[in-house]
Amino acid sequence: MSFDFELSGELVSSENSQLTQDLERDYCDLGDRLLRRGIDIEDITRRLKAFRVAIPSWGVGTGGTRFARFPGPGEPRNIYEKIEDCSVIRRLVCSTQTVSTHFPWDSVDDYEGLAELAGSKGLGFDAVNSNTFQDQPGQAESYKFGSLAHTDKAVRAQAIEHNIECIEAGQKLGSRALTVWVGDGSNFPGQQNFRDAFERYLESMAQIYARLPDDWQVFIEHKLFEPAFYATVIADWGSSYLAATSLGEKAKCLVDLGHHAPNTNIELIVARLAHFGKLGGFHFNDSKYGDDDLDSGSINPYQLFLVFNELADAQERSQNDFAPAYMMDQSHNVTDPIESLITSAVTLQRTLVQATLVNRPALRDAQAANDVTGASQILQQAYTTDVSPIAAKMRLDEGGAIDPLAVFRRSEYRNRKANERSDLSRNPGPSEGIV
Ligand code: PSV
Ligand code: MN
Repeated sequence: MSFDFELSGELVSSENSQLTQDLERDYCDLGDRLLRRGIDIEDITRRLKAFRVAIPSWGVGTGGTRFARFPGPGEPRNIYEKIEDCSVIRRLVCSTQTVSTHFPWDSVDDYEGLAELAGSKGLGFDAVNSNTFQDQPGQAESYKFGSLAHTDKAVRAQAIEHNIECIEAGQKLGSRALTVWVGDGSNFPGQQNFRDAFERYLESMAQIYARLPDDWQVFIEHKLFEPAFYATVIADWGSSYLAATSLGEKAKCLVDLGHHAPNTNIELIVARLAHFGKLGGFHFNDSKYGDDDLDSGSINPYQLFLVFNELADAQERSQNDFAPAYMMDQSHNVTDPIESLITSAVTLQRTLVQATLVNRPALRDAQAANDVTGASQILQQAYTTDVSPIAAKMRLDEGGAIDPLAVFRRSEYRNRKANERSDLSRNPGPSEGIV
């Protein structure tokens, strides 16, 4: 099937042709080196081919901080234009075949039409995200003091209803999961009764859960703080796990890498959730201080590798029924959003491959023998292998770009869109709030 991508196949091929010879040589060299470690490079490349990570629809626009937003030229003004941008990313990097939508930012009248348009551009839809952390124009109740955990039943009912509408829209789009992140919590000690607030949250979530179609899941996304600066209702993986467990099998936990206290051992959280069948999915990004939403691997690439290492371990143990939803969640303030998303997707591809290179039997032996240096060296060996030829080869084989960023820049796509998309229209997205 041929897709109506936003970026010409000829450009990709002609740019690739200049790099193909070098790539083949590098791939062959790496193949020889991996063979000496007993690894078949073709097998690794095949595994990477199956990797999928969703693009956040809100990520293709400029984000912003609570201080300012500096939109760039040619930004998408609605979900249709966001789909165009996502199709460019998918064209170049290959692994990003789905889009995760956010409502009401992506609301339209005709979801079947949207699904069809996306399909024609080689895209499907991953989890739908609800938004009860901002007030929308004309909305009856305010979320100033919370949503699903609000003290007022009417506010909770409005938030529940919104989540149900998200499920309905998602059904028409072909999504199979709802991600719920709420900012509910308190800013001052004494403001809220911890226990009652959690109870109200659980009651509201149970009503949403009851409306999930049979083949759907709900992902509970925790976050330590912001906008609640004292205590957040779903602040950590413990609260998320308790909520998911009390709701039922279809409820799972979503790990956004930026939603933890500094130095939290996120890979350990991943191992725990996977162990008990509650790892629903990820929002990949990176951060130095808080929920910075920076490009994946830009601050702490080793942590990202260790997360993927746990995923590889879980994969091996589960014999293939382990399938968390991989999504990115980024906010771009000073970079071109498409360039940042391309960069992150390529980093995720590379990191997945590095984790696949870990010699698991040898690691287990070293662990059993308490060979600490040996065990940590096994991880280091995999992490320090330059696997970029594998990711580039996979992209080449799949019709993508050997060097996606270079092709994107060469395409002049952004300039083209800057002419087509008047910046007078509004771009609904995170920038309108504080997230
Ligand atoms: C909250 O900070 C969050 O990570 C959630 O995933 C939201 O849906 C998203 O960011 C909105 O920007
Ligand atoms: Mn997130």
